[in-house]
Amino acid sequence: MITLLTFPASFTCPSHSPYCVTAMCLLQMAGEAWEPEFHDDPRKMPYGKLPVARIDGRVIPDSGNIQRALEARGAEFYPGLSPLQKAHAHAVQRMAEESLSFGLIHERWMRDENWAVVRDVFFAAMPRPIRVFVTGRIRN
Ligand SMILES: N[C@@H](CCC(=O)N[C@@H](CS)C(=O)NCC(=O)O)C(=O)O
Repeated sequence: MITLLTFPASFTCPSHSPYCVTAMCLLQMAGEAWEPEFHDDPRKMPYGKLPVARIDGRVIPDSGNIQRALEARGAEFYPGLSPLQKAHAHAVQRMAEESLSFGLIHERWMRDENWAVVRDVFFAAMPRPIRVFVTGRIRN
């Protein structure tokens, strides 16, 4: 059984991290048996981020590394594509991860009307008065 260390679900998504959702999709597509282990604080993770997978006792951070680990176990995520088509797919994925994701971050963290909702969902574990104080400092 593979364990996926992931941020918890929020709104209508199985995790509020798109990278954690990617890892979940990869595990499903690979047909692996897996279970989530929810974390709110990624600071002690190998890269200080989530997702992280535990596969046969190995700790694998980063959705890209998780993808490669699943491919090494036989998963085929681009069946029928030529090497050139796979390279294009990789480029599109990287564009979304490295550039478009900043749009998502901006919408969540910088727009006051969105932030008021996001803050209360992402930091729900904190009592409200502390949450407003702490998250106000995080944002500034
Ligand atoms: N390249 C990494 C990116 C993972 C990532 O940026 N995760 C974010 C959440 S979306 C994170 O854990 N950030 C640290 C934090 O929220 O404190 C991957 O593909 O897994």
